[in-house]
Amino acid sequence: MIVYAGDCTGSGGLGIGHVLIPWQPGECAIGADSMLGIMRYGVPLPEVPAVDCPVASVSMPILSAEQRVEVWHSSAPVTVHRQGGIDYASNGQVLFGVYARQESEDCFLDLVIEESYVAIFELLKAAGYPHLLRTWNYIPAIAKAQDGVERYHRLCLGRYKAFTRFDPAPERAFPAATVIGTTQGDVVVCFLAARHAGIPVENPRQVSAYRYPPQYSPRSPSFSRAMVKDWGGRAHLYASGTASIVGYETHHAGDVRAQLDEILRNLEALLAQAAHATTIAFPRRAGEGLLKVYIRRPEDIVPVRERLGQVLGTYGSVLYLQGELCRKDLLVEIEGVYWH
Ligand code: 3EB
Repeated sequence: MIVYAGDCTGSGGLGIGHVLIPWQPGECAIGADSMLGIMRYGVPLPEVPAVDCPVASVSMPILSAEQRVEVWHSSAPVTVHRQGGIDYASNGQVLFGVYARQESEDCFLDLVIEESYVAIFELLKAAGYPHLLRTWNYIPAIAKAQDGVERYHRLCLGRYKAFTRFDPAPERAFPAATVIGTTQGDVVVCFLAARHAGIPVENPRQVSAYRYPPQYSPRSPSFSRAMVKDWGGRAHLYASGTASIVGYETHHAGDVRAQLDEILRNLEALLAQAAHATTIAFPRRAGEGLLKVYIRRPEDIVPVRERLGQVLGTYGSVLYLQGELCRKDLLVEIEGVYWH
């Protein structure tokens, strides 16, 4: 049984892996003092070791048989802080943060998200890690409406407002992102930021999300399809949540297998584009990567796992989670970390 799958060299300061639980720091070459953060998923949430580092708790059922948590760790010394409701850890190069916020009925999601991102940007500026590389947004009831406006659209609006407040032309450097709906718990925004910028990558098969036509949101989503970051010695590619979208339209509504194949074509095109833009060829099938697969209907785990198994062979690690996706016709979405 593989207890750790991931980039464990930590060269350049950042390692990431999926760790089989139960697990104790010290195992898998991750020391208790080298943890940048943990992302744990499950209903109920899995136990994690009592380590002083940010923990993102996401109430989202795990559909995989194996229970794993995602661990971000460092080969350099880490310091852990808490400021303005944000837990974060940094090592001089990279900052991993978690902002969890309980919602109240009198505050719409656009304001919650705007305030969250403003707090994050202010923190990043003050701490000296101004480049936001990657965000994960876990949002209760993402598809519901508030006062006639879908909550995902409210998220896009609030996020856009915060981005433009800190950068007049933010589309040059939008982070890679995931937005997934949960059934309970806080609004959780998890993020990775750096002292020095990464390289955003778009997908030639897809219209850039920040240029989507307005029917998808009154403000187009503020994210890049991927972010490439050279940590010095090792480069990572963070692929945003990737769906069966070609151009700006959903393809294969109602057909999970066809959606999955479209996603695989999108990821392939994204990696090809990244190689073109950065001259780094990220391997996709050599066991060097971590994927998270978000599935709307739990029963779809069967065809999705079967097909992915055929395509990927012995891949690094795949975590299957049940979540709600941003468009009603999407059944599956995949995000990934690749390294070279
Ligand atoms: C899409 O491509 C699918 O709003 O940050 C995927 C990843 C999606 C991130 C976001 C939305 C976001 O439009 C939905």
